[in-house]
Amino acid sequence: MRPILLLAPAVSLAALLSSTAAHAACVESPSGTYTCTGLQTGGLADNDDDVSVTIDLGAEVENNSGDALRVRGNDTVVENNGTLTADGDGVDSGDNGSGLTVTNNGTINANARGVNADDEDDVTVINTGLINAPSNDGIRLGNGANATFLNSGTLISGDEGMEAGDNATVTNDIGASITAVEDAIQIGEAASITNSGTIQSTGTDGDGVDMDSGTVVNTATGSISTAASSSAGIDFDASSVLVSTIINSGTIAGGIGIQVELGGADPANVQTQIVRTDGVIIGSGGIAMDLGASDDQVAIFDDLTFQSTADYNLGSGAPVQIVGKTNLGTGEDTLAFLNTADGGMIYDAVLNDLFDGGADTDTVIFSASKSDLTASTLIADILSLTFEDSGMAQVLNFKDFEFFTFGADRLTGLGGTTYAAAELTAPVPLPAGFVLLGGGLAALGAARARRKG
Ligand SMILES: [Ca+2]
Ligand SMILES: [Ca+2]
Ligand SMILES: [Ca+2]
Ligand SMILES: [Ca+2]
Repeated sequence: MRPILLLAPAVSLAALLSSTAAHAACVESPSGTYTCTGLQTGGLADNDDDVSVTIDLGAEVENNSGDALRVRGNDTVVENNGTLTADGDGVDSGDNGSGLTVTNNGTINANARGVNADDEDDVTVINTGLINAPSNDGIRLGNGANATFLNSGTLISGDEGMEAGDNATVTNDIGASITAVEDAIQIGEAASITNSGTIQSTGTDGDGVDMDSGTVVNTATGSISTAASSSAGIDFDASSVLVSTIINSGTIAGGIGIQVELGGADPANVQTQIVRTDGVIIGSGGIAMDLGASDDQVAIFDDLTFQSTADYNLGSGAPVQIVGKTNLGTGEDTLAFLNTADGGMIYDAVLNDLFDGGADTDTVIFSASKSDLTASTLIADILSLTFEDSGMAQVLNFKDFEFFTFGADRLTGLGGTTYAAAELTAPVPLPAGFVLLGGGLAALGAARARRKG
C-alpha cells in the first residue's frame, strides 16, 4: 500500500504544477495590457493606472476566494467577452479615483458586486451580456459622479441594481432589464434616465428608481416598477435642483407610482416636478402621484408622439391611465388634460381617481371647450365634471383646485378661458341662493332694479 500512497501525491503534484501553468491564461503585453484567452484561476490583479484587460470569447477569469479582476488604479479599461466568476467582486476598481470603463459582452457572476468602484467618478459600464450579483449590488459606484450605464443586456442584483452619485446617465434599451431586490437604480442629482426596457425592484422596500433630481424618459416599451407596497416606481429624495421632469409613455408602478418625499422618514423634496404622461401610472396603495411642495405640473395627454426625439420614441397608442389619487400638494400647481382629437377631452382614458390640488391656488387646464362640459356637481369639496362629445363621456373628480381653464392649446396647454371653481357649480335655486351667494346678493339686487326701471 505504501508505494501506491507515495505515488498518488506525486501524480497530483505534477498535475497541479501543470495546471497552474495552464491557468495563467492572461498574458501581459505590453506592460499593463492583459489579454485572457483561456481559464485563469485566482483572479487577475494590477493596481497601476491605465490598466487594460480584455477577456476573449470563451475565456474565463475565476477567483473562488476574492475578486475576478482587482484593478484599482485610474483609467482602467475592461472588456469582457467571456466570463468573470468571483467569490468577491467581478471587477473591483477600488475606492475613489476616476475613469473606469467596463464593457461586458459576456457574463459576470459575482458573489459580491458585479462592478465595484465606490465613490469613483467618470465610470462607464456598457452591458450587452449578463451582470449577475444575486447577493450584492450589481454596479456600486457610491457617490461617484458622472456615471454612465448603457444597458442592452441583463443586470440582476440581490441588493441595489445600479448605485451612483450626481450627473448619472442610464439608458436601458428595449428588451434590457435591471432587476434588484432593493432600489433598481439609486442615483443623485441631475440624473438622466431613458428607459425602453424593464427597471424593477422585486423586494419589500426598494424603489424602481430612487433619485434626487433630473429627467426620466420612459418610452412606450418601458416599465419602471417596484413590488414593494410601501415604495415607489420613482422616488424623489431631497434635492437642491429646482426642476425635475418625467415623460412617460410606458408604465410606472408601485405602492405609490411617483413619490416626492414629503418629510416623513426621509427629508422632504420641496422642488418642482413636471410629469407628462400618455402612459400608465399606478399607485397600488391608492396614491398614483404625490408631488409635494413647490409649483408642480401634471399634463395628461392622449398622445405624446409629438415629444419624440432622435433618441427615443414616445406615444403608446394605448389609453392613458392614472390609477390612484394624484396629490399636487402645497404650491401653485397645474393639472392639464390635453388631446388633439375628440374635441380636446381624453375619452378613452382611465382617470376616475381624485385629483387634489392641495394648498395654495391651483389650476386645471382642459383643451376641451367649456361647451363639452355637460355636468358639474360639488359634493363634500369634490367637484365632479362630466364631459361629453359624440356619444363619449369622461367624468373627472377634483378637490382644492381654484381655477379651471377651457379651450387651451392642445399641445402646450397655454391660452383658453379661465373660470373660478365657483363659476362651474350648478346655480343654487332660490331662496337658498340668497343665503349662500353672499356677495352676489347685491349684484342680483342691482340687476332686478335695472329690470324694474
Ligand atoms: Ca414638488
Ligand atoms: Ca405642489
Ligand atoms: Ca397646490
Ligand atoms: Ca388649492
